[in-house]
Amino acid sequence: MNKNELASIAQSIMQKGKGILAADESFPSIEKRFKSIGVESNEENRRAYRDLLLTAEGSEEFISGVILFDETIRQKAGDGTPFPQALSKRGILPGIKVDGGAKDMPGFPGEKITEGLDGLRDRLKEYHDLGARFAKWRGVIDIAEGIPTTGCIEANAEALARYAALCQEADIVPIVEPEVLMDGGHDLARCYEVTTTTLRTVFSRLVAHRVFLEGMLLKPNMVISGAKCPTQATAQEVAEATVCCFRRTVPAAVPGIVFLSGGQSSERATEHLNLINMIADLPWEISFSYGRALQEAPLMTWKGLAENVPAAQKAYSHRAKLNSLARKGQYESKMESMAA
Ligand code: 5MM
Repeated sequence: MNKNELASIAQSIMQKGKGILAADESFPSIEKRFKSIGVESNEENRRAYRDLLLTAEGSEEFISGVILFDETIRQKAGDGTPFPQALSKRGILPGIKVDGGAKDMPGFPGEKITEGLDGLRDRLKEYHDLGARFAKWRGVIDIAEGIPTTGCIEANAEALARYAALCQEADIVPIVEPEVLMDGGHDLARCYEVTTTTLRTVFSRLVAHRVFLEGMLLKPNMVISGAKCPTQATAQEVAEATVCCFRRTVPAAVPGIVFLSGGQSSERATEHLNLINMIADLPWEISFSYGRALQEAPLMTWKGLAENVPAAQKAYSHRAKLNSLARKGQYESKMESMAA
């Protein structure tokens, strides 16, 4: 493990005004996204869509890293350049999703455990050779009647810690993503409670596995009311509860926190990020690692048609720019209507 290199990659991802595009949808997820615009999910359509996002001119001003899917890291941009090189050339770090997905956890009805540790050491070596400098593993924690259980939280935390240790051995910065799902009827207080327990457990396992905290990033959910909760917390309450939770659970040695959007609207995800970054004296850099909240606008504009590519790229860059401003606490909702 080269600690200097890991710390420097993590800091480079967290540079001011920039964040991460999560474009690592697995086959079932990208199929779902394409279905919403009536496009078939085949290899060429997936390549064309990722090409649009990854080569959008000017996006490098707001994006420091992109999380790729296994298929994408092996594909090429329209001009024949492999995607990882097309990104590095513009100063964007290529990342890779390495988990094998969240599967039903035996003995724990309604709960999931993320698979993918077997053979991971060899896969990481190959991904590093292909250009990946950071990776991502997502554990899923659901909130409902009687769940999450301690067993599910502990099993996912252990897997995240083993993944992180293997990444660092391969000089790849691990993004540790314990996602407490935002759908459900629970309120903000319940989300706070579950997120707190989850993060405490995750950091306890990361430390037990001797993970170098300065060379990792955390990708958590915000502390928010469940989407089906009748009393929705205000954006300011979300920002304050989120920061309070992290201050109590995330060591200051961790260089950065990059949020997932988790099904929030694009505007809401930006607004929350902005309010969080307006809170003073945070010990970590706070940015975004959005999938849906960055891709909704370009996906809807593209609709699978080549002639829509320039407009879709503009929509993506505009969204990235607004999140870049929110990462500095400088976003205002009136900017939504301004051109990219
Ligand atoms: C882009 O979506 C990622 C991959 O999801 P699947 O493995 O389920 O296909 C997902 O892990 C994503 O990186 C995070 O959840 C953040 O994305 P959102 O859409 O929540 O910002």
